[in-house]
Amino acid sequence: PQIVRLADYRPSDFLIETVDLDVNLHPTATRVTARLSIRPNPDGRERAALVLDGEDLKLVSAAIDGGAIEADALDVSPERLTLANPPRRPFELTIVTEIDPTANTRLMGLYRSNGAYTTQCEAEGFRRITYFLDRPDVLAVYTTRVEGPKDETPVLLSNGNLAETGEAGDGRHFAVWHDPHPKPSYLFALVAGDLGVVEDRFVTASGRDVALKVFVEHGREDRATYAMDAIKRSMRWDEEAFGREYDLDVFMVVAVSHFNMGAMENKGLNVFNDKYVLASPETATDGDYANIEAIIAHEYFHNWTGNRITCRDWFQLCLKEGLTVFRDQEFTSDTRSRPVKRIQDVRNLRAAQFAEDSGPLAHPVRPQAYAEINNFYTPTVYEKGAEVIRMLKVLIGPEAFKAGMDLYFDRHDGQACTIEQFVACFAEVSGRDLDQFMLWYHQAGTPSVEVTTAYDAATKTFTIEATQRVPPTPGQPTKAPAVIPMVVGLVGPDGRDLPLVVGGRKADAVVALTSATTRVTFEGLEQRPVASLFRNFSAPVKLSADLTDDDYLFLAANDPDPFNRWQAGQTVALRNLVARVAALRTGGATPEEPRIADAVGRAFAPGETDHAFAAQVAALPSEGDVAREIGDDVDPDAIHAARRALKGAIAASLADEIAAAYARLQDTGHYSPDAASAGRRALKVSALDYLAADGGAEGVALAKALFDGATNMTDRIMALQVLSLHAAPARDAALDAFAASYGSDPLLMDKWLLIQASAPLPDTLDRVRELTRSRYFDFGNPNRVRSLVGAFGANPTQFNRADGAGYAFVAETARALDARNPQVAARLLGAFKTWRALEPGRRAKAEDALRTLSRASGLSADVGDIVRRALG
Ligand code: BAL
Ligand code: ZN
Repeated sequence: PQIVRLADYRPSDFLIETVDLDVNLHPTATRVTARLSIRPNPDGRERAALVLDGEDLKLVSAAIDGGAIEADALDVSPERLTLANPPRRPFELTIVTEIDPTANTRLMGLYRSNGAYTTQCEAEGFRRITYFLDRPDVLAVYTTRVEGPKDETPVLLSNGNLAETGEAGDGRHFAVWHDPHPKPSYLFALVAGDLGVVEDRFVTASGRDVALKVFVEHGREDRATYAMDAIKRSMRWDEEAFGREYDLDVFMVVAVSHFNMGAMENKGLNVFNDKYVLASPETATDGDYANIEAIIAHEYFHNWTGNRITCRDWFQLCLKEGLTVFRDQEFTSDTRSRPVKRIQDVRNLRAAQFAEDSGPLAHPVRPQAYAEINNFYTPTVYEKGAEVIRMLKVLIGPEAFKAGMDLYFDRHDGQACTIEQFVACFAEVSGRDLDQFMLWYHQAGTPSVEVTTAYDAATKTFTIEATQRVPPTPGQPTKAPAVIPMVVGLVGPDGRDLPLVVGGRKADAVVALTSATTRVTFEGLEQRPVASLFRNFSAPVKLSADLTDDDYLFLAANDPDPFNRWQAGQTVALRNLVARVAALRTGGATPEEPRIADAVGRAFAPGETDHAFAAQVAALPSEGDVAREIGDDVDPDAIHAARRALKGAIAASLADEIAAAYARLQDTGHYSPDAASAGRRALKVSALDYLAADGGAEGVALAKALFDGATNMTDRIMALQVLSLHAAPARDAALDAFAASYGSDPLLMDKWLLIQASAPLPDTLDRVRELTRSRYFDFGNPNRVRSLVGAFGANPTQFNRADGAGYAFVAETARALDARNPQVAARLLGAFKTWRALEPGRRAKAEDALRTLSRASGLSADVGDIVRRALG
């Protein structure tokens, strides 16, 4: 494979200043005329050839300044258009290509689905529309004329502001859009179809009147109102929190049914997977509402972090993604509950990113090389990228962070930048040397931090010693110590924070761990405090500390830091689960820890009013959490059994309290997706989950009753999820009833597919195979594939069946999908990211499946890259 390396970056030899596109839509033969004003780049090489990128393109004609190009001056293939000796002055290159949007099953470039035309250009899809310098550091002003039949495509959209519309004869019409903001080609978009629209407006802080439009399938308009509301709230928040205003006359969101990603931040014309736009109480869960709000915000925030300031090259992807995830997390924290959001984000980080970082697909937040950039839209680039920004804020403080952001926006608006340029802004405003901090971008792997503590009664001092280690990862055998912000609290016997004093002075709660071992001694402590370490998860590390279960249980009840109050309970439960797994595998006695139930019991106490937080406290560590804690020789069945046993023990000891809570938390009838209401429902279902933990008739009947009587989709889906864990007749009845009610709504049937694919039952694989042949499934739709096959790949016990059939199924499915949609096929193989940590029997079976796949002929660059790295 061809490897692209950061070290090889050089500026483009040519620049493109304006792009005049004329897109003449036809289902199988769309004509694209591109008039490009090109000039040599003073920073490029002299006398260089002009090499434009292409993919699957058919050239119709090419001309320079209106004149034909001589045959021997032009070299054309579907992948490249080369002018060996282009003019050494500004010139206009006109290129006409023909493309087939209907045959485009990769869903990159211009494609047609459900009769509508859509584009997806990030990362390298624009080259499937016309030959171009398809790289993010070539910024151009686009004017786009879209022409199509009036009946099939009454709506014609592109980036920027609408400049002109008119008749084009033969039942066709056109629209011209002009985007005054120079942008890279990956932010280009075009949408055409027969769509319904919801409209509103927003007046920016400086008084710009912005038209807001959300386009959806006809008949779905009433499901777009929540997304519209989220747009307005995002726009206001970005003004207030980051001082960023919107900059065009119109902001548009289009929901499409076939989409490789969640959504895409094209300038002024965001294209969304319909799953992240459409919502009504009857069709969407609380989780859907929260996702819609967060993703609308994320894409909107890209307008500044990504669009106004973009990436110099794809190695800098985290420059826009990590930063924009950080911004959307802050938005949700301000909008909903900050502690709950932090807990959810950390759960997600550990499940997705820590897992990736500990296996063969580990890579730095800013990779050094790639064979296929599509495979780097990862939890590491996104979520760890956001953690890095969060640490930067903790290290330099909120004021300096704000000043750094302002400087970044001021200095780099309109540019294509690097991580170094971003970090330099913060170094400058804070006066801090951030060289060591850059290691967070260079080094892969989750650092582990081991903490020992010592109280000296004679000197009334408490010493914390922290030793860090970053494990080896592919291509990086040795690592240097990073700068790790450890936010510390010392909790006194009364549950309150004690003053932090070092060297006779009030000390900062942020302890920067900068060497392999860092020691800090706090003074003036009459009694041994309990250390609360990495408050609010101040760094993405794995902590192991010499705190006892007693200490953690004390923190679980008392820590003033809500994150660590939650974390402490999780730590005790995790320790117990690891011990249970060991006992199960060696036949030892079950290590009981009844105080875990006491901690969980607090979540269900009548006085508990923060239901969303309580639901987090009530949820035990996941099977993945336990697997990662164990680290190697992982037996997923033993982990599942251990977790089930602990859940059962808690349910048995808290039966009355949980039953009372379940009764107390019943719905009031009126549905609202707000955070508090969602929190109450989350705690309610957690209660139900415990009540049904043993699969007994009583619990199952409660779940069935909730399912049957549900007045909103959240309750219905949660009940179905609980039922799906048990092979009871009630489960099949509920699944059939669900299909009978919602069989015509693909987004709802995705939930139905996902629930069945996630069941920890021995017949799950058979069922999944059967479902691939059902009328609710479609290999051509990424949402269907992710809901069924993707969910199965995340099923801890059934993907990891001891007989290897789960591995073979996912590998074969990825192989079958590869010819149609390589990007989605490669994603499915993410299921193998932790295969090396499995016990030897499963490990051999997983390796077999990967090796068989690696021998298949004609693998795409996407799938080939993942298989090679997974086996590497
Ligand atoms: N840029 C791809 C979609 C997203 O991260 O917003
Ligand atoms: Zn993004």
